[in-house]
Amino acid sequence: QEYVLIKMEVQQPFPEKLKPLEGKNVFLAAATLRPETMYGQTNCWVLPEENYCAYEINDTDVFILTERAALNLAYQKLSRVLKMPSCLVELTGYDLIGLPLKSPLSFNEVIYSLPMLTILTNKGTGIVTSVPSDSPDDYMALHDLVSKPALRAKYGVKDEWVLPFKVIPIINIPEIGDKSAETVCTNLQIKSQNDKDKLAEAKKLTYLKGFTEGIMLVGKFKGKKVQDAKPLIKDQLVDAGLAVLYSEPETKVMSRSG
Ligand code: ZZB
Repeated sequence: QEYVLIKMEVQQPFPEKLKPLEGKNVFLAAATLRPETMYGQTNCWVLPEENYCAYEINDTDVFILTERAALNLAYQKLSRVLKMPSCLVELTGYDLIGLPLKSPLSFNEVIYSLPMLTILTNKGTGIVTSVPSDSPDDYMALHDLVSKPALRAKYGVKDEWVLPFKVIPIINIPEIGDKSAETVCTNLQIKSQNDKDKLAEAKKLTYLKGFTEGIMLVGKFKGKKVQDAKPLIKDQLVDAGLAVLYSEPETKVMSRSG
């Protein structure tokens, strides 16, 4: 599995926990298979109960992700010392909630890191970028936070990190429309981010149709098919130093999509 790691840059001023990283470029590194959707990012997702670390990637850049991902990265020349992840600060997901981020290609200039309870710890980096227009999981997790003040309170999520962020149409899928995740979640009557089986079905529908029939509505490749734009946008991000490629050995574990 080859992911694109999106470098979501943590904005100054750093909270107390991240103060030791002052002077470095610090990123939440989100693993995605959908680089062409980055225009529509509304937030980042972290798992509150997960352990993360701030790892030195080279002399200037620090990536916040899970230890499992850091070890994989260290074997792909993405560590300051080859094959040796070096953690500068130990963190939990709770420490990351509310961080303001600047993320590549995003129409929203600043987005925030928010809790998602269904992030899998056995794939990717434990950091997920959120595109509620095209990802049913993201749409439902954001919907949960928007519609449940008690959930925001439980995780210390401020209204202004969530409520101003609307779904942005970025891809049109014939017969589904330009907010495919929202449409499919509504049609399947999905209630929350925990509605696993229905979300798996929603994801299957949008993934396949988005890839094979989707048309870009925005960006440099507006009007192009998603399948043609995807590799171009991936290259654009990597060439600009805004993302890196990261492969993961195939595992037998069930993915979120089942
Ligand atoms: C942005 C995006 C936009 C994504 C979209 C999907 C969609 P897969 O096929 O199951 O590997 N993701 C990445 N890491 C994790 C994790 N540890 N736990 C849960 N979700 C994770 O899915 C890969 C996708 O799942 C990634 O691509 C990421 O979300 C999320 F419009 O990034 B994606 C229909 C899906 N649309």
